[in-house]
Amino acid sequence: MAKSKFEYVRNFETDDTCLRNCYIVVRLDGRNFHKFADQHNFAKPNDDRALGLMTRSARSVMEELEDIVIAYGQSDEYSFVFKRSSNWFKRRASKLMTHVASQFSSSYVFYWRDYFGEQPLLYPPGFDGRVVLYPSNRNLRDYLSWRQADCHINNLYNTVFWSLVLKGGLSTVQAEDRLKGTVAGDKNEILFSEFNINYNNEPLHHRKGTALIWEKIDETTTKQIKVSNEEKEVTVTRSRKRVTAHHCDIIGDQFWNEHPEILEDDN
Ligand code: DGT
Ligand code: MG
Ligand code: MG
Ligand code: MG
Ligand code: MG
Repeated sequence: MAKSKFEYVRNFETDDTCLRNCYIVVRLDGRNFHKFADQHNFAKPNDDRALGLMTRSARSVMEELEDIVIAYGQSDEYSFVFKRSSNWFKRRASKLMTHVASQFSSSYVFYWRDYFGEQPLLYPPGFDGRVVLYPSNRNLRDYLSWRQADCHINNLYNTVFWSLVLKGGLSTVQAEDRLKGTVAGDKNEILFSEFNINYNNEPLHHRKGTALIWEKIDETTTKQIKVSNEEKEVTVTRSRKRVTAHHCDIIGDQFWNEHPEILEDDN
């Protein structure tokens, strides 16, 4: 096809290829979810419908897009890690990020009813996205550790804060004052002595967030087959890759030792 005189505008596109050999992390975060949570009556501090919908949407991202080896989510955010050797969309940052964000957002709306039932979605939610490159396994693990530490710090704070308000009768301003300058030990102590809550017994998925990975699962099914005009029942075992959810510590070595297929070698 002959080129039009307008063709030159293509040259205004800038190159945003992600550096080779690096893990590509796309992190999404809900836009103004403080308001979104209020307007949709999210339970405080954790709404299991909302967390479930986030993870359902993240699962859809992993299943529909290529090369994501692990995703980690908490609160209104999810991080997606593309394997370091990925060449999906020639590693173009804008393509990767927008595919993740749009697949996630449309899934969030598509699956809303599965989690919120008759409660209507009042307006279209949005998610921002960013791309960060990590050149080593250590850097990538430290990134994920940072997000899980953030989950822990916020969840501990929010658990005490909402106990003080909802069970202790404090105003939100009073609860904020009460928690000013407290360290983790103080917060655990308030929970234990005033509300009879042992923080370590709080639900794992609230304390640790959710890690999604691909795992091989053996699926055994029975099949009817015909052998020389006779119906026979046989069991068939197939190994299939499935996205599985984990609510465990991902900061220490154990998780990574148990799942050595997630990371590629550093050299
Ligand atoms: P942004 O991200 O700058 O557009 O603004 P926000 O409001 O999304 O702020 P962000 O992302 O720092 O904080 C997440 C907000 O979402 C925070 O206000 C609490 C709310 N949120 C997330 N998950 C839950 C939940 O399960 N229950 C409740 N009640 N609120 C939640
Ligand atoms: Mg934010
Ligand atoms: Mg947000
Ligand atoms: Mg957030
Ligand atoms: Mg196209």
